[in-house]
Amino acid sequence: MILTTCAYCGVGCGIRATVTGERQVRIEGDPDHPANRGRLCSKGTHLGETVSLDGRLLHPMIGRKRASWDKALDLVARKFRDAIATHGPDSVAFYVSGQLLTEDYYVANKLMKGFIGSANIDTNSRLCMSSAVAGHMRAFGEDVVPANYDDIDAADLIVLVGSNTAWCHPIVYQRIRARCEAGAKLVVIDPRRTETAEEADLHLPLRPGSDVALMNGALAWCRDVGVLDAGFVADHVAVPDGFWDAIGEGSDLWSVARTCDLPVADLKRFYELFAATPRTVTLFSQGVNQSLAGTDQVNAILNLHLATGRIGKPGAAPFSITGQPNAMGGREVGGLASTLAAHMDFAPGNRERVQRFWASPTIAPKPGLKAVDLFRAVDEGRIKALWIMATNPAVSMPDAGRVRDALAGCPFVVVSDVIADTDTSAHAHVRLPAAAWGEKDGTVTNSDRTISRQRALFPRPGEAQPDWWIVKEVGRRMGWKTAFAYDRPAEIWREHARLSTYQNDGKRLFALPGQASGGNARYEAMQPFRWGGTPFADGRFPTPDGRARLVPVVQKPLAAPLRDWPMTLNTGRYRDQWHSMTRTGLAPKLARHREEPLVEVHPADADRLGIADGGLARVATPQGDSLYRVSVSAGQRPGELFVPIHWTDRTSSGGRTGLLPRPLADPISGQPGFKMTPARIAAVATRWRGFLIVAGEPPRRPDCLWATRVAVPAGTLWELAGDGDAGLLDAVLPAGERIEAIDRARGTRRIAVIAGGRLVAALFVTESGELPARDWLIAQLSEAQAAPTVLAGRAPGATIDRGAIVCACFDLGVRTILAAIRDRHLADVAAIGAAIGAGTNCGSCRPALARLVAQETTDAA
Ligand SMILES: Nc1nc2c(c(=O)[nH]1)N[C@H]1C(S)=C(S)[C@@H](COP(=O)(O)OP(=O)(O)OC[C@H]3O[C@@H](n4cnc5c(=O)[nH]c(N)nc54)[C@H](O)[C@@H]3O)O[C@H]1N2
Ligand SMILES: Nc1nc2c(c(=O)[nH]1)N[C@H]1C(S)=C(S)[C@@H](COP(=O)(O)OP(=O)(O)OC[C@H]3O[C@@H](n4cnc5c(=O)[nH]c(N)nc54)[C@H](O)[C@@H]3O)O[C@H]1N2
Ligand code: SF4
Ligand SMILES: [Mo]
Repeated sequence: MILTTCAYCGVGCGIRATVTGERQVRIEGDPDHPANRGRLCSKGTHLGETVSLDGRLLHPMIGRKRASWDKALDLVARKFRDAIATHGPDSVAFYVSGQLLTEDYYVANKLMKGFIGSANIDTNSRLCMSSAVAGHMRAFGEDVVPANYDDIDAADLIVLVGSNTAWCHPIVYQRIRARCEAGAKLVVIDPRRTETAEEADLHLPLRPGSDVALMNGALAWCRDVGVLDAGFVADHVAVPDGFWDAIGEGSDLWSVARTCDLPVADLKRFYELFAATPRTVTLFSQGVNQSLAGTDQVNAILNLHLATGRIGKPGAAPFSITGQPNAMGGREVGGLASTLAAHMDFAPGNRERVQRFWASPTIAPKPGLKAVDLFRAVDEGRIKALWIMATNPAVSMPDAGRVRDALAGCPFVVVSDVIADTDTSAHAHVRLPAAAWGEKDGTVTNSDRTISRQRALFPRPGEAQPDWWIVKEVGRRMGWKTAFAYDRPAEIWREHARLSTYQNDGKRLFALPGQASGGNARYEAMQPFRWGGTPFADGRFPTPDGRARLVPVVQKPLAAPLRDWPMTLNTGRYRDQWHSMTRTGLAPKLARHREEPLVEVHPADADRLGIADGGLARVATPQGDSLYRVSVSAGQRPGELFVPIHWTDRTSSGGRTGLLPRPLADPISGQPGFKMTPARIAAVATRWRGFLIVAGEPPRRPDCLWATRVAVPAGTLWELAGDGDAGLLDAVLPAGERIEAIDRARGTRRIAVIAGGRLVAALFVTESGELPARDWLIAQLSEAQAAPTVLAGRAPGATIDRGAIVCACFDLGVRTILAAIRDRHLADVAAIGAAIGAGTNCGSCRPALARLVAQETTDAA
């Protein structure tokens, strides 16, 4: 058994992994890990399904040709050296990721800032955490998250702002639920009625972008009812002149209710609850950070906690929860273009200190290009060599279509990834095979500053190498042999720890004292530990005068809908997929919670625009357009649309969300405003629809208007729709004996392909008929002998259609669960668990089960 940490989110759950065979592993939650105490969500539970070598990049590639490591690394070093020699250090850039381990990140940052001498290293955390970073710096003087998970256990009120915690931080959410069962209240502030919101004591579906008004209103309310902590403020907080005047404007209950488009009574209830509850934890994530006013929105929350003295005490804190497994570690090494290293900025004293420590020939003089500006510079030809590691910007950057063009035009692009073909690596001149989760060693820091080890479980496949190794090899080949002489992550870790305490004298809270000693054995045996203790418990802040700062922030006017782009497009995540799906997309168990990218539309908008549930619709913005399957949902506010971020060119002909948002960012943090893009939507009619179930991958990708792919056991499932001749689809069928049934009246064709007695493909297409449920046919792929009824699409006698998968652990669909609730009179989530198991393993589906019980009860009544 090996102790390691989950590959996915910033909750940072500990895992006990037992290797059970070649590339096979049993995954269990680590009961001793402080982040999860043995629990895992659906994604963590099914990590074992993602460790196959499907789609892996196993060798260095120059263009389409395999190359030796020596050749590839020499080429990268030479191209970077040449660009720097001709155009200067700012003509090159790294774009890295919160999915690198701390050791990888440290080496990349050192190479760019200390040796190349530019700060053009930015990270996808710019798209994720940078508003929180900027807000912390403004309020506290340092990017320190002043909370930890234990605060949740001690809180009486938990406020979730712009966070779909039940789906995106499921184990934190389970902790929140447990605290609510013990009497704490939960308030969710999110324009959408998410599964998180459904379980809250109070949901405030505010107008998008109105969070500053809401928080300023809360602050004004607290002042008016006398719950500000005057003593704490007098001793520990600097209040700029005119602060209260700035906040007061438009902060009365009625004005706020109008700005936020909320019922006065609900808003009042929140303010009263907040004022009455000293032990309040406010957790926030992308609904706050990913905004053109993200930094102000963060400071509005921090102001509220500082002014009420709800910080540095158990159960009282503002809590920015991180997205990626090592978003926090990246902040610690200083991997953002706007920070230098180890929580130091570019002030002269810091630059000299870091340069002395690294014994480096140069040091970046000033902050570098932030992600959106960086890709603009690539687009304008100012970046001559770009190295992308562990991120897929052709999917995840705003205006991603433009980013693709920029990559296509860049003279030299290097991509380090674990997967061979991604939307980004399609534009790479050199592809470098990185070791994946389960093959590499290092550390990650989670949302609450707990540092844990990730440990290798398998030998590295092919020629894959860990990211730190790849970067240090390039550093050596660029001429810096001793500075990049690392032979193992432990060595890098110790250097990182030494830099954190180097000439620190308590000025920087981020410090890892003692970690530089103890040698490799200590690193191998490292137990999870949290740095920083309870920050600010003594009321001292890492500013020059030791005081925190209230930052006057005012609500920006919210633009009226535009004539041509009358809708507001919101983007975000699904429970069982991770970003561009390169990893979760491999797991059949995670595929069927949401099989296709959906656009969620309010019923009134759907009616008005003639958009039907289950049909297709095109969402357009000034940047581009993409197709989605329609889901009409009363959980949306009228005028607003929601789409997921996960689908790519590899997995769908539509659902390309990244190309829709504007390349605009918060002026302070540089974080793009992904949650509010002016858009429009229109129905798209198709002549036929259908699906393809195929063993493995089809020989060719189906070429039709709508084709989206998910992994299923032993193969892939493609949902299809189109206008042209559906007969052309025959070309995507694998070789074998074909049997076919045709119903001309309904325009239906059913084809099964059998090889060696087994079903290897089933293609069902219809113009006006019904399509069978997919489950039985999918199961047929794993049978040694195809059933005689395959063209019927079901076993002799009816089977039930499970519907979309709700419980990934027990493979239970919405229809199965609704039937059980109805037929067996199940009254709550616990009863469902006892009867059919749903919700009793990872628990990620418990919010959905609660909703199904409620729905069934309403339907019955
Ligand atoms: N399943 C899953 N989990 C993940 C990830 C994943 O890909 N899949 N990714 C991880 C990463 S990197 C991150 S950053 C986190 C993100 O975790 P979250 O931030 O929870 O996820 P999102 O779905 O991006 O957005 C959160 C919510 O913000 C709301 N929102 C939109 N506009 C506004 C607004 O103006 N005000 C307010 N108050 N809310 C608004 C949206 O409706 C949405 O429900 O998830 C992490 N966990
Ligand atoms: N519209 C919209 N866009 C968004 C967001 C949104 O809410 N809306 N959210 C933003 C946020 S918060 C985030 S964090 C980003 C995420 O966006 P990305 O970072 O682009 O998403 P991933 O799919 O996680 O990309 C990680 C890549 O690294 C590879 N990889 C995995 N492990 C390793 C490794 O160990 N080494 C190397 N070298 N490669 C590895 C994976 O195969 C994958 O190609 O998306 C951002 N984009
Ligand atoms: S909550 Fe889920 S995805 Fe996040 S670290 Fe834990 S198991 Fe992994
Ligand atoms: Mo993120």
